[in-house]
Amino acid sequence: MIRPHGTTGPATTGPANTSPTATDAATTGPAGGVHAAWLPPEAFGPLGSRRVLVRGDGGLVDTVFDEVEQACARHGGRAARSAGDPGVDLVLALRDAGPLPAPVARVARSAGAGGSLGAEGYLLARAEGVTMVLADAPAGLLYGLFHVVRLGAAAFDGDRPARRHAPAVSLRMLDHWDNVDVHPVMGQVERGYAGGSIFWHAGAARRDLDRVRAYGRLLAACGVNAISVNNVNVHATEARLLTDRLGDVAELADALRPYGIRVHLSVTFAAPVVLGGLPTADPLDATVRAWWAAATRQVYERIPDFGGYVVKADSEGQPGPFTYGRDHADGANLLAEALAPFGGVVHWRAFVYNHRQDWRDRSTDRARAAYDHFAPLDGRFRDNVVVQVKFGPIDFQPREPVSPVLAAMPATRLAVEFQVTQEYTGQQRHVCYLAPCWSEVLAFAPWGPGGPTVADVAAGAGPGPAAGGGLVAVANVGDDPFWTGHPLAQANLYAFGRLAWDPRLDPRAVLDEWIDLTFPAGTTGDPTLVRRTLHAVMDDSWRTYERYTAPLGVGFMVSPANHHYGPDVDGYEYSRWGTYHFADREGVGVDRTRATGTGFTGQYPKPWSRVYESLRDCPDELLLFFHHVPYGHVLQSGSTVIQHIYDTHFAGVQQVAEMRQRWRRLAGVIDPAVHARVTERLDEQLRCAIEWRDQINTYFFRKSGVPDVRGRRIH
Ligand code: GCV
Repeated sequence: MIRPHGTTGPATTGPANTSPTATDAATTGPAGGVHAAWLPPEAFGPLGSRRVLVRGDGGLVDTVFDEVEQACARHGGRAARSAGDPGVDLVLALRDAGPLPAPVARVARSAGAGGSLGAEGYLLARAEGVTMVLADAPAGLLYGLFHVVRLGAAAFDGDRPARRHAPAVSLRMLDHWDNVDVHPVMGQVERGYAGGSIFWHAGAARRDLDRVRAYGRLLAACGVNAISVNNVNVHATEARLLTDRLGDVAELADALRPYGIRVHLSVTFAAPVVLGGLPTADPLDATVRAWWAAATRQVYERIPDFGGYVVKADSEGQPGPFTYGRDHADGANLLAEALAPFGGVVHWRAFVYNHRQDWRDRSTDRARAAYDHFAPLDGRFRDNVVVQVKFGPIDFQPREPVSPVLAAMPATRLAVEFQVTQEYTGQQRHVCYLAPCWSEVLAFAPWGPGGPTVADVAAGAGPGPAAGGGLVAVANVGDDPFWTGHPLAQANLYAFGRLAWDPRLDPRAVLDEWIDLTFPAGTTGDPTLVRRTLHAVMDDSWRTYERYTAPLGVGFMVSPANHHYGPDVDGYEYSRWGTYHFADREGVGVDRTRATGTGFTGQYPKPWSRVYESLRDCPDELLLFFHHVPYGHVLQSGSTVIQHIYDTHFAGVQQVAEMRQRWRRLAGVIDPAVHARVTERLDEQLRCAIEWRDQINTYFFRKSGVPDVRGRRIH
């Protein structure tokens, strides 16, 4: 049985000034084991102190009842499954579950309640003193339950007209880049900043299924409904998860199913060769097709609700259809054909580019690659192929334009891929609340203001006939006691799920939800101070990070030696990776115009092809992504490029120093373990931001010879 309130140990958002001391906490982590994140027992107080009726059958309804029962046991309420019980404050019911208490039946019959609520939707209302969640399918009840938890005491106040809730996007997925074997370079989790994997350890399944269940519960509470459990770079051991190690995947699926999470698997395109012993993996070869069909059938025999495959093909050394002279539609359709009889999907990544580029060759542009490979294939993919597109054309930089692929394939199901793990955004040592970035991307209208948005494309409401491919993000959790290394990085995971459910949510409102759940009133010395401090530290932290790192959208400038952490302005400049800034004594930036550059701007529809081409109209924050300009070029802000670089880098460090000061005031007000961990990370953030400031400013001062008009110290 799942023990949602027990598996993660006691909540650590307890009263201030309890043991352990700050120093102990920094080394030992939260008291009781694993931090409760956004589901501490206190968050269930309002619900758990009520009389609650749960009606309906099925695994997910059982989960809802377990949650309610445990909350009631802890907080003094009463949980029932039979309608015979007299008084009731909260009803969570499937609409076809038989007799309902009179006020609920009246709302269920009302005009606003007509029509299907869908597979995950629910109706939330409060009338005649009864709060109610009605759904047509069990998943709706689960999401409705967590909505009531989010509302807290307000769920039981006054009346609430019946309102339907349903996810905008049906596939809301996290990709784990977890390795089964410890990779000699990438470790247990590729780009993982929160310890080891919660699934795998040193070549074996970790089998800490309580932790996996607790994770599934956290994900359900923010709206995620799918995860892939291994790295998209599929090495020898991981390949076998598809066949003789399938049992390990089935165990994870069993642990996550009670929270409505379907499991997906990253597979190697070469599986027929490396696992099946065939001489080829050619997608048009009949024996290869038969191999995939048989392997997939066996997967579904073991895991009937298996989600499907994730594939990184012909990318950074992974095998793919190019080996056989085939294209990515041939490759993706091969796997889709095998999955189709079972309702599975293949997430086929569009992250395909030449990673052995000659830095001397100015005509090759990595930003162009995904579009060049995939746009011509539009219309050729089967319905159960989702082409998964990184949100920007390069690689999860803190600032990139939206990928033009998202506007180029109206007949293809497209998923937008974000990176919750902070590879390029401070590696969970820096505070960097990413919801404002994702929100901007989701609201971007690729065909011009007023037209469909990126969120519409993911939801299948774009201009073309294709269904939505959903939202996917690279996960940021590990076996760290706080789940995410930096406790405040939990908010990124929470926000991804919430934005995937409703992309129009305001990132500040999402942060409020997260604060209310994670630091519930009554568990902190001063809830107002906690809220004010967290907003001051987090709201603008993505832009702060942008200020002290690579300027004006030029990207990278990160250290290759430190796996993308910290500054190294020329670290990638003479490398094969296609990530250059081209700074010289006159200017900086990448000319991607049609007139004189790589022509990348031409991959956008109007108006963006024109806006990005124009030196005058290109948004400041993307200027160096699209143009090579002299240091004296005047931005729309009125500042010159060089002065902007100096100003933002001084300002960014100043802001980090202020964040650190503010955070100190929470000492003794919140859980000391959380306080100590964040304090330690903010110290490192300030050190690193100073390093960024000084290296970037010094580099550009030495290149340009232009002094800072404010005469500040540059080395
Ligand atoms: C899993 C970047 C990362 C790689 C990652 C790759 C991808 O290049 O640095 O670690 O590989 O993106 O998205 O496939």
